[in-house]
Amino acid sequence: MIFTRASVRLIDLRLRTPFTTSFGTATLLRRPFVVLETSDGRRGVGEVPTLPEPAYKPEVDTPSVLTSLREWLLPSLRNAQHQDGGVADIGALRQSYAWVKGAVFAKSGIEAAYWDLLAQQADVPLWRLWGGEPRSFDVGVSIGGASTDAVLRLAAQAVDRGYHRLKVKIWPGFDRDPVAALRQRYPEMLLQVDANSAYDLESWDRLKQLDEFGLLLIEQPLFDDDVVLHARISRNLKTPICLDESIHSLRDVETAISLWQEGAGLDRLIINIKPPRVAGFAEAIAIAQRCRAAGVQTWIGGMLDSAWGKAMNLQLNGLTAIGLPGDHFSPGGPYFEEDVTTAPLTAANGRVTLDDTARAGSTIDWRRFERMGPELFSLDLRSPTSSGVRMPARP
Ligand code: OSB
Ligand code: MG
Repeated sequence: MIFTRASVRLIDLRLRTPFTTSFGTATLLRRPFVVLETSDGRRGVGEVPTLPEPAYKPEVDTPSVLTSLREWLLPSLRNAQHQDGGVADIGALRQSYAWVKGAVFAKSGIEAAYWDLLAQQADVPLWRLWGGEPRSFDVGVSIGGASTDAVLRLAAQAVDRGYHRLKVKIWPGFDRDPVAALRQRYPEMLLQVDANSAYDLESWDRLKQLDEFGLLLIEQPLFDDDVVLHARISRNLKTPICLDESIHSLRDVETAISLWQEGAGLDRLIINIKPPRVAGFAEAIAIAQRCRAAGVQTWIGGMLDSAWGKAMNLQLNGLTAIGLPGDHFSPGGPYFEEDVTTAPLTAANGRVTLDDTARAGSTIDWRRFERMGPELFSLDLRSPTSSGVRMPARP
């Protein structure tokens, strides 16, 4: 692949319903979208599902992602293309910016745009490139309500729409009540909770109160950068622990597997696979396969992504290694007042079936896309990086 130009557009996505987690309430999301243009006239698009602040974890805020893309990642891609005469494959793409530590969200936007280009060139859906199948699967919703009433209202909307799996946000003091209310109203529902690292080494004890409700999992109760202490408390909880924030790579998953193997047991470890949190789809696929081999259940997480990001995540759900329903939909219809694709994504009766529609099974509405936010910067990828850009020399 030969790239001619890379640009980053900052798209405004306004939530139809505010989303509350232990770290705050989101209403307006300003999202960088990476656009890669090729010598054969194609445009590939990759969303970076940033949040306004780094409150979920480091380097997920919009300013930090824009800096990584502009100062380090895209100039590195330009350098690699210049040295190698093109970017041969996903491996070469990832290698071009592998020297940059962290920046997993920013990296994932470039990788997503590249995958989009590969799917266009091959004229196939992404699930085919990823070794998936045109399968049907249940999808779930994530409920970010600020009170038990709000949670019940959103849950009722989701159930009316046919969803069979609910995830609810909790924090210390807002845990037993919403869960008990949901369980009483929906005795058979697949129910799970997400704490977004709101508990500490004292308050986690409260989570034992959730064991009686038959939850599928408790997601990231402790610190965003911790695996070890999660493994330790897992020995004292019946409900499986699911890791979200603290997994950035297959290597992190290996750490978790060895800790749970020696401790609570692998049936009490679950991994939330969020492609942007593990630098992209290639790493996400490796994690799904490794977990399947180890007997660790997985599902695909979300970041209140646009319909484009969600469409790509649904393609990843074509992998048979991924067994649990993911966070692909919002409880009350579309997430945003306006979105970037030509048609909204839909799930009939809480299920999605993949087909042979090429690309992500969805299409960017370019006129709307260009209206929803400005192009912030662009790079000419045909010329080598100017001497002003600091970067370690490649050996
Ligand atoms: O922890 O899974 C999370 C949204 C923003 C940041 C973190 C998380 C979430 C969600 C929403 O739970 C999932 C979705 O996209 O519907
Ligand atoms: Mg989570």
